[in-house]
Amino acid sequence: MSLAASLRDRRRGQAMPLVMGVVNITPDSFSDGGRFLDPAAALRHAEALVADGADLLDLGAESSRPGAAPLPLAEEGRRLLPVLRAAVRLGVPVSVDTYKPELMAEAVASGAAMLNDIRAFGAPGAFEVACRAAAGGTVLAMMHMRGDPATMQAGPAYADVVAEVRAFLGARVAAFRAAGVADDQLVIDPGFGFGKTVAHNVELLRHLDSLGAIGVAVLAGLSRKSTIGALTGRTQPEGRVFGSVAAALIAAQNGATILRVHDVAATRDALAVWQAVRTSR
Ligand code: HH2
Repeated sequence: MSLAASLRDRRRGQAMPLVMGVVNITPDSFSDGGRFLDPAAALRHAEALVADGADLLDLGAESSRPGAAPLPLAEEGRRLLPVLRAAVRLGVPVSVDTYKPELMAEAVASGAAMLNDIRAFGAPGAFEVACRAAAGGTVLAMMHMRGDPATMQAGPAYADVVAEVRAFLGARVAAFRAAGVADDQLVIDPGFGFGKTVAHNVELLRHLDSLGAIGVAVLAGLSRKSTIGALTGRTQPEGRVFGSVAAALIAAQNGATILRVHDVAATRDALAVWQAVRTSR
């Protein structure tokens, strides 16, 4: 079944959300920087996530942690493409986390089933590349971010964070619909931690279901983020697994279709219990 068909079925039925395992091919990611920079290590990690039950993988080569510096295109491609070409043979759809249109096109040519853009295809040329990819069946995930990673956590302020995020994502979806992209190929994401305080993130999670009204799949990525650290008192990202699983469950309860997580096995166990209860009579 294609990724788009799988997303459609989930939005209509009682199927569990898809669990997306994160593979960061970076020296500096906040959660696991440096562990999987070597392509062989990244691939082994991807295999382990699939063995743990990941429904899809998200490969990223540029960290977007607060304060991160941009990575040159050539270096991003050098890190990402060899891992992508091997990961597409693991039997699950592979998403590529990039905002650079040149790399999006190469990723699709190398077998990526989804493009995941923290800038919601807002970089020059990205919208056009994304529309061409969608015409060939690629799914497009667009995230809300206030500012950019270098500056986004410098006092973010909203009059109504839920309404503002929903308006932004609604407008992006409308632009893709107008360009002929089908709803089944569109995914929206409120961008937890991207230009948001802890209180903003909590409010967005509480009201995640209101994004469902836009009519496309919703992705939630809270895994190991600093909001989980602030709520639990866990300073080390690896110590935030239980808090992250709780957040993933709340996101599932509030209508998320895709959960972007580092800890696939733990998330799947929690979802199995949740699913058994909600489908019981
Ligand atoms: N979060 C991160 C990166 N990409 N993409 C989407 N759609 N949603 C997210 O919430 C999201 C994302 C940050 O997490 P991680 O990849 O673990 O860290 P880093 O950016 O430091 O590599």
